[in-house]
Amino acid sequence: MYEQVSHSLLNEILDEVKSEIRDRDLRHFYTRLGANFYVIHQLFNHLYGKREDFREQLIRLVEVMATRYVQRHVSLKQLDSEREKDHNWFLSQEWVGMALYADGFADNLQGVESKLHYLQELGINMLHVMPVMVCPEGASDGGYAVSDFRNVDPRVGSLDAINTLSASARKRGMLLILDMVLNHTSDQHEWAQRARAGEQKYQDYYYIFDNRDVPDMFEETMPEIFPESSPGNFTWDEQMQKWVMTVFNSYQWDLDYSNPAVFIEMLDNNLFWANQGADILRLDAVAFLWKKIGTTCQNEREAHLILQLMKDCCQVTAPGVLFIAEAIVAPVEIAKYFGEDAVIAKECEIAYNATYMALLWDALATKNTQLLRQGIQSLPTKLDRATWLNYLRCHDDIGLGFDDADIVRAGYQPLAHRQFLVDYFTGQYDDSIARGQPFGVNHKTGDARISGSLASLAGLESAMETSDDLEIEKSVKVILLLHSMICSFGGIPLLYYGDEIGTLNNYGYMQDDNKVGDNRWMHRPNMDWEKAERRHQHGTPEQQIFDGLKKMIAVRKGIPAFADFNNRELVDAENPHLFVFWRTDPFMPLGSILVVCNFDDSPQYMDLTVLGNRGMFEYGNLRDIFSGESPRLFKDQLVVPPFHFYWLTDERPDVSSF
Ligand code: OTU
Repeated sequence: MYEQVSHSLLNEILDEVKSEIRDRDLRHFYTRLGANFYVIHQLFNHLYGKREDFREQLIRLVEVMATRYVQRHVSLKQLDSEREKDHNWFLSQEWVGMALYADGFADNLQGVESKLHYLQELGINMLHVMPVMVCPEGASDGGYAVSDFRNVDPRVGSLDAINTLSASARKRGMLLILDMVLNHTSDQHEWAQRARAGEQKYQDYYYIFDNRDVPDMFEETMPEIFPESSPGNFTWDEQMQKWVMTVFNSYQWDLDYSNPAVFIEMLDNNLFWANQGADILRLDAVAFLWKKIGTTCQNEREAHLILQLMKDCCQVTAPGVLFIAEAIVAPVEIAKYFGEDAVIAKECEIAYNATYMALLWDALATKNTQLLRQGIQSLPTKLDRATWLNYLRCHDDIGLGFDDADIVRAGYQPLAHRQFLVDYFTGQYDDSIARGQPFGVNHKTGDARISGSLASLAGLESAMETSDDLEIEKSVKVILLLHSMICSFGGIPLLYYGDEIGTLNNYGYMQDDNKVGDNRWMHRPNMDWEKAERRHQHGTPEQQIFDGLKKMIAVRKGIPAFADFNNRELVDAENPHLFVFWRTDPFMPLGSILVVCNFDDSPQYMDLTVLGNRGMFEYGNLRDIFSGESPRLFKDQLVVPPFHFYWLTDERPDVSSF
């Protein structure tokens, strides 16, 4: 947008920036800067306009964007242009991701590269390598306590290794996702060290206080994230003799984004990794970016403004790079991280669908889909040019992040229901086959979350203990059912390493002093490659899960109705055990798919007349596009076996070809 004040300011700034930048041919950079500068200026002014050094900081901001543009490799610039032309590319059903720790998966980055063929065998074409930046040996929070944002931790590799991996992935048509931990640094980071040594400049990068006055005020309304291992939100620093805000672990110092220098440094870091070949950046813990006394210090309006500014600036330098919002917050809050715009994502193009994840686990424990349906109905509509990351497990715990009001609407009492779920998944409940452990138990509030691997939570561990073939078969079905839900829902399925072969809990972390206090390590496995070999042995759970998933991924990629164009409609199947929805193909109305899942351990039926004459679906011609077979029908009733799913089409000839 053209607006006089910001436009003339931009012209002045361009005269003042460093001569190295002025002399370059920056045509694409200038067109983008011109397009975004009005918004960048407005946001920067809103956040930092009252400061005396405002103008200096704004010049610095433009210099960072320009310098990183100059450094951006021509091949990445080419990719930026291609993605500009095909800007909905990431909504396609062809994307399927996997998140992994480089060391846990294959020792290091080189190892990961040598295993890309394994990921390709499964159909993965989006690779999320979890934090690779330098972090202290013990106090690392699994890589989320970064002590150097510009280098790869020598234990997993080097910058060269990342470059090679990204090039090698690109050759295979695979995208690379890297983490940016925006909210905090490790206390070993140079900034924290210099703050400790008394440098005011760096003390201003963090929330640091002489006494408890301000911390006490904050504590009145701030929840605790790790109440067992790191209670409270502030840590006393002996050397400084001051209090530091540490929302997560005591060694993770929260950055103060009300200081523009912090914003600019972190933007620079984002662009640095964009230039290393990251296609997508996962922005960690984005809900926490702004702290305000009297609030929970999550989802504050300024946190959104920071993200908008980050997006607007990154678009100028590296427009092809997307953001994933990791905001594990209340359902209505998550969608706001797309940015509250009519169509296009203004903040992050992709967001973790933590609500759907938690609701699926609820449906599994209750064998009932009321809350799942209710929760999905209450999800705000997503922007057109934004998509979900649908996942079942990740390196974190499972938080029961659905809405109390929805729990009530589904007919349960919130406190009791949440307690039931924790009990169920931690194996306390009589009937439970799950082998999880409680995480983040807060005795003051009664809150608790759940740790455990997908397979162990889905009953495979307990079934294997008793060598009960029927139970093993059942849990394999459950695992595939859950995967079918993330492959068909709309959005990008993100698998978690090891789950493709049914990896069980890893109790080895209990022998490690650095890990024993955090049971999330029980589901951060060292990949068992011998177990992975059993995917070739017919009839093993590994083979059934791997092949089932592989097939599911391949079938998904061929179904345009599974792309994410807000083309999903829930169906009330009038059976509380079934979860049913339509996926329509916006470009081919007859290409609709009816997804039907049974969360119960006994067969269920669905009266197909509830569909009305919807799309003239012809029951007689029904075919399950996953198995290639006709589903079982009894008159107008569809028979759905226990823990079974169908992806149904009515297989009429393609009229468009006549
Ligand atoms: C994220 O987690 C990471 O995924 C965790 O591994 C880190 O410990 C944490 O940030 C700190 O860097 O902030 O917005 O319940 O779900 O901590 C969500 C714990 C986060 C995680 C939560 C999450």
